[in-house]
Amino acid sequence: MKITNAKVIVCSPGRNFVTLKIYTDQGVYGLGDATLNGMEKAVVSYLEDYCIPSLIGKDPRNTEDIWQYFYRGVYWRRGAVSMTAVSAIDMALWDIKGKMLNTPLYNLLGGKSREKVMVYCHANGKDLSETMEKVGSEINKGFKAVRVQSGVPGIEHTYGVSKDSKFYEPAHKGLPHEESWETSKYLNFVPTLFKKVRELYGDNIHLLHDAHHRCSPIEASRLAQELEPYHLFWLEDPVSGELQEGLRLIRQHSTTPIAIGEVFNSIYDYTTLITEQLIDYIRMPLVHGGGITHLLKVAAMASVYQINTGFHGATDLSPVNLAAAIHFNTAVNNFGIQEYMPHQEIVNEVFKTNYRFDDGFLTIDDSPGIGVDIDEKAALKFPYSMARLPVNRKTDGTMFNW
Ligand code: CS2
Ligand code: MG
Repeated sequence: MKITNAKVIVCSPGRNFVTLKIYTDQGVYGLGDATLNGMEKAVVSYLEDYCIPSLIGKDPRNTEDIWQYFYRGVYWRRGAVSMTAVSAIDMALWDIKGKMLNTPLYNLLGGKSREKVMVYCHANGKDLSETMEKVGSEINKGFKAVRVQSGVPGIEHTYGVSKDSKFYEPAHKGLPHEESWETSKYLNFVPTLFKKVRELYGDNIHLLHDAHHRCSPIEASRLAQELEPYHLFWLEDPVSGELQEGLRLIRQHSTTPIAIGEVFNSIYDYTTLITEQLIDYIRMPLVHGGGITHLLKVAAMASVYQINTGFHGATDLSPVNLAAAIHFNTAVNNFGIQEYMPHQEIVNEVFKTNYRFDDGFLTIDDSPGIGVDIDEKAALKFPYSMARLPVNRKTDGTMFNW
């Protein structure tokens, strides 16, 4: 069996998506998500100029060897752009494998460990009362887990709060917008936010919060400690993850579970965090973390340390990634939770999906492979338009983490 061709489909039904399509001499093709929000064209070039020429002629069934070829075989390895390309290739090859064996992807990953996967949604508002309303409406939709983000008094625009109370999309058309931030105001406000949620909605709803890389280790330790009475399901990205040992301090001060890694792209970003049990959930998604082949290894390593999966699943990861993630989550034993921000309706004009949301859970059907298809003609109606993630400065002008 041989790979005969591959192409990259870039489209923008509501937002930019990048999809890799790999063709074989058996007439079967596979899809992989190659979307990297704000850096889409870099991945397109890496795939078209560096990966695809070497893919042609390879046997698509050799997922392990092809993964190693594009990881170990590359001198300048790792990084978000190259690993997103590797992930897309890997996802497409597993899609082909499932189609050739006429079985859904989860059957190739160990079969069903569960019938459905618990998801969490986003609830955000410009202030406390709008956020409380949004939490209530998400609970009414059946979600058992809600990520709560709110505007912070005294900060003009806070991460995670959508402008139009519909879809939260952080990328803006054109060059990066500048946002401003003040950690002290944020730290003073967040415990009040969760006190209010618990008062209104009780203890049974799982609550999550994303600090989005914005605290120092000692600030994160304070926040995690002050949130303990509200029993969060997790506090996400409390610090920026480059300094893995920085999370030791949080562990010393708090029992609030920690999730990290949506910006990670290989197991090497996790080694200290996992082996020292500094985290409770791995966020690195299939689309940025080396695909199914690599995440199987990461999830296996995490399971030894009783760490569960909690994959990133924002709307800037495509339906191909989400479907593959549901297969993965259906199969692995140490599944924790899956982020689920429903894509805009218009996305369904391009991507034909095979998953269903019902009462707080997602299920995947038994279509062979990943089971999502792309309507290339429809994709042409939505051409790429440049959009960038914001940059963030502290109120004194210092460049900071967005
Ligand atoms: C966020 C994302 O969903 C999350 O946890 O961190 O919304 C993230 O900001 C975007 O994916 C960036 O493109
Ligand atoms: Mg996040």
